[in-house]
Amino acid sequence: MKSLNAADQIEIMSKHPCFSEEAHVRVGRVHLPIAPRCNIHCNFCERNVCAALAIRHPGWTSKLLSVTEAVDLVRSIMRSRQAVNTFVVGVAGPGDPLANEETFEAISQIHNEYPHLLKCVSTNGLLLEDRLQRVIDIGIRALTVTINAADSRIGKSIYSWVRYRGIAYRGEEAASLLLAKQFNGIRQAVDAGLTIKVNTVLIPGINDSSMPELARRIKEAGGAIMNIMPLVPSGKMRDLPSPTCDELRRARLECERIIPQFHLCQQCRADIIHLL
Ligand code: CLF
Ligand code: SF4
Repeated sequence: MKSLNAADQIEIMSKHPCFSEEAHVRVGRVHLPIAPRCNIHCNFCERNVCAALAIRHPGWTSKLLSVTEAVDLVRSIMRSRQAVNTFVVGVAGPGDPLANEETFEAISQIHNEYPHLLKCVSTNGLLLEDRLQRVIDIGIRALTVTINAADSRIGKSIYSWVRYRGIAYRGEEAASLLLAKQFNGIRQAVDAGLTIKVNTVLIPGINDSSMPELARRIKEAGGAIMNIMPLVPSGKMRDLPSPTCDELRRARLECERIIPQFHLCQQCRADIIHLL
């Protein structure tokens, strides 16, 4: 595995809008909705295509783009906004970016044309180990892995199933496989020089009491920063409550003693275009 250099990591921690709160207010984000398929089922997930553009909801997009349309979108933004602030090009759904070849094709083309733009994916991490070299080859230096459970006992309440190499897993076995893949993937990505953020959905009554334990595991694996986000009640968890502001603040405070926290997450749609 090729190893990246420390300068890449320093640049990401200062220039990426989701790794640096200072960069968040001056660097834009453009998500390419090119990844419809997913290989796991999170119980809070609700993907939606043709959703009204005004509604903010992770996993929602007004439409899916082809690879050509996605690359053209970036070209047109570059043509029209050359003189203003830069932006990061990300793939964050509607499904898992690493489970969709379109992610690799589009980001690779964009990297060839615009090597200076930061590229990013937000993945559930199941395929991170297997696809790590390809992730690096297409110019990605920072990525987000969403991990919602400190152990498989908690994970079995969050994940209905995991499909890996053609086999479907359920219950605690599914959560155990996913967690092993997520943490091994992070360790290998960090060893290769990538900078990793972990997103965690805070689910009252399910994973809230284990946030510090999860933060410790993320730190031990080499994650740089953690982003705890409130549950948006939907899917099989549509009847659960969102955490209150106090509960969210408390979870972030507890975990901040262990690993830096990102506080400005907007829980972006899969098609967000936020230019500054
Ligand atoms: Fe997009 Fe995610 Fe990359 Fe950022 S979003 S793929 S890491 S470029 Fe950022 Fe949006 Fe929060 Fe994500 S504010 S949902 S943390
Ligand atoms: Fe939905 Fe993302 Fe979970 Fe896949 S990984 S089921 S797209 S929330």
